[in-house]
Amino acid sequence: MRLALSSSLALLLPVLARAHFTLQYVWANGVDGGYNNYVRVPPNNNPVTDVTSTDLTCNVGGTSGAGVQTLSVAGGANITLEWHQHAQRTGEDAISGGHKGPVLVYIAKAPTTAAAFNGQGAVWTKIYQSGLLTPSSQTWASDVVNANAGKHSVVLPASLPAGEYLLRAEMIALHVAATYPGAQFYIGCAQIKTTSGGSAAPPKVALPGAYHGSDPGITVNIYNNLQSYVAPGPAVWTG
Ligand SMILES: *[C@@H]1O[C@H](CO)[C@@H](O)[C@H](O)[C@H]1NC(C)=O
Ligand SMILES: [Cu+2]
Repeated sequence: MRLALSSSLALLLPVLARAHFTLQYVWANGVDGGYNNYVRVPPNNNPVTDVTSTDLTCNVGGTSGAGVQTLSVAGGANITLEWHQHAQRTGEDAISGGHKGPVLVYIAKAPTTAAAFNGQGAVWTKIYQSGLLTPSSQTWASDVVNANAGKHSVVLPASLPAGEYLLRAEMIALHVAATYPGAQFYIGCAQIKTTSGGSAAPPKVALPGAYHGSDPGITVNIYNNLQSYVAPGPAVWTG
């Protein structure tokens, strides 16, 4: 019995470790930008778990955009973000189905170029979030992304000023979030330049800064017939 248990655990643990994922494609108005283009690519597909770490900004190594191209779009563009476990679009779940939780998108205007922007300080505006969609079936935003081949979309608020931005997409997996640290933050930052826009001055928060380990959207038992969920961070700004 002991032998059987430990050998099945030994088989299971690497599978769980490989079940992580990264942001890999950025689409603009339905056009695929290509594998890992415009993205600050982290060293591996592991999640961030410390909400006080600068890794929460744009994942590990993500405070620098050196060598990363910036995607040029008109203001109000529809940006689709596509995540995968590995460098393959087929043959496995895009994100592993056990990783249940919300999807959030933030944007921050670079003082100069997106590539030179470290994303630190109160610079981030939340422009999208989706969480527990159907409590009766325990359907989460992450389930929809997985069913949609790893993709979700956000329309950039057209009132944002033209300029260079970091677009920060985040999927929080809550399958082991009953104690902190536990929630898994999957973060991908894309470098975007809008060539048109308005003059809005949206509300901003810092990441790290806006999240706390005690937030009910971060330390939560999702396996207790959860009926409502409040994602961490500020309200969505709609422009
Ligand atoms: C954004 O693009 C995606 C993918 O092409 C599409 O499914 C979605 O309907 C678009 N959203 C809007 C608001 O146009
Ligand atoms: Cu994982």
